[in-house]
Amino acid sequence: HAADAQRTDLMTITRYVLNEQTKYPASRGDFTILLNHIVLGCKFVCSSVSKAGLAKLIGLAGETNVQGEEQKKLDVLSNDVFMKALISSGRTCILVSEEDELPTFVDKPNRGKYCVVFDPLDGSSNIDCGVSIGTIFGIYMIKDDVTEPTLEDVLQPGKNMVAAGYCMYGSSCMLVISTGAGVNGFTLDPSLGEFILTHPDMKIPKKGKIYSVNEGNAKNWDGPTAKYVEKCKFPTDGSSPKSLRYIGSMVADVHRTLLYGGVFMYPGDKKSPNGKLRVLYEVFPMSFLIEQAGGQSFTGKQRSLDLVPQKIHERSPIFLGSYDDVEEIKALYAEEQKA
Ligand code: P6P
Repeated sequence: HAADAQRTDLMTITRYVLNEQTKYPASRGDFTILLNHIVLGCKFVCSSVSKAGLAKLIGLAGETNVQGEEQKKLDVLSNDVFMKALISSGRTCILVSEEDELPTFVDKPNRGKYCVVFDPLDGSSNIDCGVSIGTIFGIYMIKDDVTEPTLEDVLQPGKNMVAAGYCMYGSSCMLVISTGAGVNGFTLDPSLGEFILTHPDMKIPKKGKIYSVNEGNAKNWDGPTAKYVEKCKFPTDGSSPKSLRYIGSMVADVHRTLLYGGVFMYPGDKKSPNGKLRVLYEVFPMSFLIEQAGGQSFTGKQRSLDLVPQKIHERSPIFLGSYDDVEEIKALYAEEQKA
């Protein structure tokens, strides 16, 4: 009967978050409402991504985004969908999107107490070749009162986030989220249109056998990064070399790291000292999740979540993954500091 109970006792993401909320009697369900709107956005993007090839959505929208990258139609569509879903939730006051140079301050009638930072379709340069891409989001509570939100409300260190997650659009559509009490994975059942809990209480292996980095940047790496990658390839302690897996889509690379262990890195280098990934809506949400799953995330100088961003699109190097593997990287950077 247990199997039957499992099949009929569907733990949907909405039910799961409601259960979570009951732990905070003071909460008026605002977070649940906000999350429901994020989930709606994910369902829409999932459907659009899966039909992209057919719907001729592939191909350039002709505009370029603030990053100077050509926006594909799905980028524009995803950004519009999430913007509208978040504003209509009536629970947000500031929105920061990878696609928009300036933050969006929600008008008074629709304003709520949450600030959402998000990349509506990360890895979108991979759309045409069918590589998994994803939405990444982080949620802060507004620092002061809702009446006059300011940029300070989103320039908070990642450790202040109340929740973070990503939705990966791949062979299946999977939403991985943490509200600060562990990490849970939900898989979209298209026949129900519901995200069902399939990966409860996800934990990253303490140590892994995979390293994930764009080796094409090797000539620009600094000492510790080069030394760590060398150790992965030519271990001196008699262990076997690690495998290199690099998809070039952060959501896919981080999802594999969370499930299998190891390290995902986008280091800074001589050419780009702050690396490529954005603090607010790539580094912070992924670091939040990996820490909640028992791993850690390091910038080369400090714990990633301790970073205090100065600008909404600023970048940071990132080394995240299995606790023991990131410890090794931290030791190499500490050595360089001493030298
Ligand atoms: P590179 C995709 O464009 C992205 O923003 C992340 O999803 C991914 O991890 C990274 O850039 C890949 O960058 O320089 O290795 O192609």
